[in-house]
Amino acid sequence: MKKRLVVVGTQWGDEGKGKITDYYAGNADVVVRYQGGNNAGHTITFDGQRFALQSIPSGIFNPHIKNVMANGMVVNPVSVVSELEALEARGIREYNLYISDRAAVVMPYHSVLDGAMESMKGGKLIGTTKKGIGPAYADKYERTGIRMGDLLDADYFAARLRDALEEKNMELRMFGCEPMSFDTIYAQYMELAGRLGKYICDTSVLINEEIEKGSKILFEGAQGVMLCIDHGTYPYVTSSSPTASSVPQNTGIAPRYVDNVLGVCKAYTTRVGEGPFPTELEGATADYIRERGHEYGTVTGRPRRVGWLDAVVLNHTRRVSGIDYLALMLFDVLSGLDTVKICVAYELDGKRIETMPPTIPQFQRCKPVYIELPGWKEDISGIKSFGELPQAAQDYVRKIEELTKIKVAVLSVGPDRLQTVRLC
Ligand code: 2SA
Ligand code: MG
Repeated sequence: MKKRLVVVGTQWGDEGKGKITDYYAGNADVVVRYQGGNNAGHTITFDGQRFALQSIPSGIFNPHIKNVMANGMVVNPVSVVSELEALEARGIREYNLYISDRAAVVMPYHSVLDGAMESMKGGKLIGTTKKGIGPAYADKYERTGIRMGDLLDADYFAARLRDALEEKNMELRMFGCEPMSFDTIYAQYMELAGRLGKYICDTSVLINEEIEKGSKILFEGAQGVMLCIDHGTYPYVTSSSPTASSVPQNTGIAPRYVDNVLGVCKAYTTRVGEGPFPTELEGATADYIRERGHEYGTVTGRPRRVGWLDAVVLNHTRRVSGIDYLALMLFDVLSGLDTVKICVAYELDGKRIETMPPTIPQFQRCKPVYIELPGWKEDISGIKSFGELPQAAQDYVRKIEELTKIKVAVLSVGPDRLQTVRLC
């Protein structure tokens, strides 16, 4: 691992970033989450135990690692406390957690408004996780938001909350929801501040000090680049940027410190929520992959949409986020198929294109252009080296490298830490 590694999802999320972060965290001194909030679901499996993290960085299992929730995140204190309690109940009691005093707070009205806005949209759903992520980021950019550091100053927090509620209660009424009480929220958040206060600090200072010391830092992206507010399939995106380029802004470091980007990529594609997905499959092959890959949302339990690997997506991701290496995940899931396909271009209104169209109507008219490769029947979940893979599986990996011009550095052939094969 180089000094500073960014782990990003190259598709629509759920690529296995949690597993990869945990895998590399063994070598890291610091793990930093830089965007999103408890809409993420990072699953980590070791010693026969499965943990699903939402806002807490994936280095939390190692007591020597500093785990940072940086300023670019939206932090739901209720969810953080319950995640910590769940970890403690399972024996993870020693950990180092740091929460940015500049991170935006997810308030109770954000999740109610998220749900209400989604139900108003009828057929035009975004398919959000209803965790209040969009409304919390909207307040941040409208400058009406509350930040984690504000919770440590009771009078200032009261004033910010009073102002916010004046507007939010109007919005809630507009959506036919009950207005919220200042006293209830104030008391609840003061109690949460009491519990989380010891973790809240200036994490930009902390990360910069670690950089000066020469520490190894792993920046853990949530969601995927195709869900980026700028470079994703807008408006069917999340409200932050999971790209590596957002790391400096979202953590308070200089851009030159981002020196290595690992793109985490499923051997096929999935998406939860609405929005364009050119290689989406239906029927028996989709069901086969969904069941073998346990493709259900970690946070919401929603069945994920499933499709073939899309090299147009990967090349887009490589351009907008920078990807030095790929980690190819859930590779074992593809065993048993007669053939496997990779999308190499789209056909839009009779023309072949190899870049992402800008609008949803264009995207929806895109038809995938596939190449088809032989599949493999062998169970590969126990392999320890690339050479042990059946020839067809090796060819699949090499074809991905050829189409994306990115080297595959890691193969994952099962959920456990031990089911990870390094190629370089
Ligand atoms: P939001 O809630 O405002 O961020 O939703 C906006 C879009 O972003 C998608 N999104 C996700 N996609 C994949 N995985 C996510 N995390 C969970 C998981 C999701 C779950 O790991 O499984 O449990 O359903 C995630 N978070 C946000 C979302 O589907 C919308 O398309
Ligand atoms: Mg996930």
